[in-house]
Amino acid sequence: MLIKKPSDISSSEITPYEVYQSRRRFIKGTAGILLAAATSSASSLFTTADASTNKKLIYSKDQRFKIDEELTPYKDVTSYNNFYEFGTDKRSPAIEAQRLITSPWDIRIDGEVNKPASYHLEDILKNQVLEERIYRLRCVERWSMVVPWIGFPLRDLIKRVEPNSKAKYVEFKTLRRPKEMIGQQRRVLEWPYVEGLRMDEAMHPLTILAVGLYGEELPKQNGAPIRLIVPWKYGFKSIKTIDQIRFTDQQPVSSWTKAAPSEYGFYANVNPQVAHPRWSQKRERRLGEFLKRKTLMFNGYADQVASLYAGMDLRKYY
Ligand SMILES: Nc1nc2c(c(=O)[nH]1)N[C@H]1C(S)=C(S)[C@@H](COP(=O)(O)O)O[C@H]1N2
Ligand SMILES: [Mo]
Repeated sequence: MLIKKPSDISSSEITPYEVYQSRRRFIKGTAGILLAAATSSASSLFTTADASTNKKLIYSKDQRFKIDEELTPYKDVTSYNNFYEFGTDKRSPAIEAQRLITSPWDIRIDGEVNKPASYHLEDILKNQVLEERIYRLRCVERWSMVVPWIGFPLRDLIKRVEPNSKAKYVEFKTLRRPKEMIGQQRRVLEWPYVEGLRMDEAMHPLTILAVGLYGEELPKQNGAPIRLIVPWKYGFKSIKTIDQIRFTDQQPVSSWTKAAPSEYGFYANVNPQVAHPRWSQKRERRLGEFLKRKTLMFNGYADQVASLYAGMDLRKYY
C-alpha cells in the first residue's frame, strides 16, 4: 500500500516517522537482522521489543483525540483478538491471519449511491490525510482496550461516493476467501461477516476507517488492510478487512444478529444498563489490568453521541 505524505501536515509533526522510514530503508538495504532487532527495540513506538515488519505510516496527531488513559500494550492489541474468519479463540488470528493476501485490495461500493464502483484502496488513500485517534474499544465479552488507531473519518469516503436520498443505512462486508480465511471453512457464523450502521452513525465524525495502529499498517489479525472503528459501540460492530460497502434503505442484518438476535442487536451501543442475556455489562477488564473497571455509557463518548439516540428506548433498541 502506498501512503503519500499529505501536503498540509507540518514537517515537525512527521519527522520522527520519516527518520524511522529512512532507517528502515537502510536496514532493508543492508539486510542486517541483528541491526533490525537492535533498531526496533530502541524505538519508542512499541511497548514491546518485538521486531515488527509492518510498514510505518505518516499521519497527523490531533490533540482532541488524546484520552487520559494508558494505551494498551502493542503486544496485547495484536495477540488477543476476535476474528472468527481465522478461528474462534483469541490466539488464532495472530497466527492464522498471516496467510491472507491483502495487496492489491479493492473495495466494492454500491447500492443507493451516485458513484458505485470497485475502488482501489490505493486510490481511496491517495489524497486522504491519515490521523491518529486514541480510542477505547470494548468487546461485549467485557474486555476493553485503548489503541492509537490510524485512519480517517468514514464520512470523508461517504461524501466522495455521493449516496442518494434513499440511502438510510450503510452495510459492510468482510472478504470471503475460505482458502486463506480458514475459519470460513466452518459455518460458525454466516460468511461473509456483515455489519451495518445507520447513516447518521456512519457520518458521525468519531466513526473512522482504520488502516493502522501504533504508527504502522494494521496487522492482519487486526483487520488489514482496512477496518471500521466505532468507538461508542461494542467491538463486533467494528468490522475488519472490508471488501464491500453498500448503501441501502433497509436496516442491514449483521452476522451476529443472525446468529443470536436476542444477544446482539443492530445498535450494539455500549450500555452498562442493558445486560447481555447471559451476563451483566456493568464492568469490564482493560487488557493488561487486573482490577475491573466500571463500564461507561456509550463507552465514555456519551457527550458526543447520546443525541443520536434521543427518544429511543435503549432497552428495545439494544
Ligand atoms: N470480519 C470480522 N470483523 C470483526 C470480528 C470478526 O470475527 N470478523 N470480530 C469483532 C469483534 S467481536 C471484536 S471485539 C473486534 C476485535 O478487534 P481487535 O481484534 O482488533 O481487538 O473485531 C470485530 N470485527
Ligand atoms: Mo467482541
